[in-house]
Amino acid sequence: MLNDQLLEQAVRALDHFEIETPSWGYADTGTRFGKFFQEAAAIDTADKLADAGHVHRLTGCCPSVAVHVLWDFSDASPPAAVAEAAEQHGVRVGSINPNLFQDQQYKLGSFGSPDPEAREAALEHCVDSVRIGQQVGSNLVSLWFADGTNYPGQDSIRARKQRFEKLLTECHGALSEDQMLLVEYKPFEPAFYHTDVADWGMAYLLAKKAGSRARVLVDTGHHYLAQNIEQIVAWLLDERMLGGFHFNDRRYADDDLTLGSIDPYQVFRIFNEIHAYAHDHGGPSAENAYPEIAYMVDQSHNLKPKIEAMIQTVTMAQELYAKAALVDRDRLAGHQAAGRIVDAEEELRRAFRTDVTPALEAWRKGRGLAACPLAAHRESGYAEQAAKDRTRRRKELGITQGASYA
Ligand code: LRH
Ligand code: MN
Ligand code: MN
Repeated sequence: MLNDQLLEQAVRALDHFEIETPSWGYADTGTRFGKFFQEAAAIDTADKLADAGHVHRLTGCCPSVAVHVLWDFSDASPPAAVAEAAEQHGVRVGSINPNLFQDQQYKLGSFGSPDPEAREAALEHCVDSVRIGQQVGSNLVSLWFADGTNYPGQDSIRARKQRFEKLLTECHGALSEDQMLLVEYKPFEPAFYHTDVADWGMAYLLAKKAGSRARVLVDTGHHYLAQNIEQIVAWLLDERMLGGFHFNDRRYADDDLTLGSIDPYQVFRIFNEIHAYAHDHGGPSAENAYPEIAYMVDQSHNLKPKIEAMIQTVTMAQELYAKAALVDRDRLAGHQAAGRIVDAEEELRRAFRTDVTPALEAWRKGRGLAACPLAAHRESGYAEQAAKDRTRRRKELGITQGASYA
């Protein structure tokens, strides 16, 4: 049950919880086998920012938008124009994601490639991305590498590691004082024999060697099935090396399903580690004990209406974050010290079971927001209008549905 004190506790936790939505979550995407188009899908970067602005207006906690450099910037859509468009829609440009996986020259990899020209191009693209960040006032550059090999013997695993160390350090050298470099890991895909940055340990080591402003990015979908993600989070927190998250859920692999749709308790346990860390570093009322963590969504829905899926994800994240804030840390510590295993686990389960809807509604009310962002979105008619406008624009521009133009 949510008494007044717990309600206050949950509401306070939400005050510092901001979630970045991805530009690529608003455009037509799909699997490598096909795409199912949506009339309301964004056509260009301006549309993506408009959709992100709409999600922020309804949820009140999504003030920034992650951009993917090749998908969002072009001659027609330069960084300054994108930043201005974001501002017009009430959001700002968030993490800058270089693209090191689509160009033909990256067939054998980018930072890890045996081809010095490919490595050179990859570094240049990353340094350009750092500069874009400086231009648009974003302090996060988020790196994911599709690098690896598909067959034993294809390349030297150690040589590739060393190429990564060198280029990441050089990329780090381009950062300004207030920029951070995030290194994301992924066990497989598109490389299937070995992936150069396959797990958190490799990302940790590379970030550590790159320089003092590099951290690890945990994409919740990028783990083997039985992996204990909250343990990874706890270790990274303790080493002050947790830079951020890419939120999604998965059933098998990198499925990019809606956060918490498969295993909400897993997400709760991750948030529990974050609240526990803050508690241990300043007590329950010390808001500034929370480390700087970039919470970002990395989902691009093929079947669900995109904006609805985004709102569902954001509200799910808020719900689980608020629940995890309800764990009584002192009581838990008492149970742990005395070896009362059942009581310790029950402390987590009690918080997880608590219905935090009143806290979410109170937090929204305090900001003049509707109690249910999803219902408010449906009532707004935004998606229907976008479908109408964008269908007409596609016709006028002679654009085939599904193509995305920055
Ligand atoms: C790779 C990944 C990475 C990319 C995004 C589109 O699977 O998680 O973060 O930038 O998807
Ligand atoms: Mn990701
Ligand atoms: Mn992914």
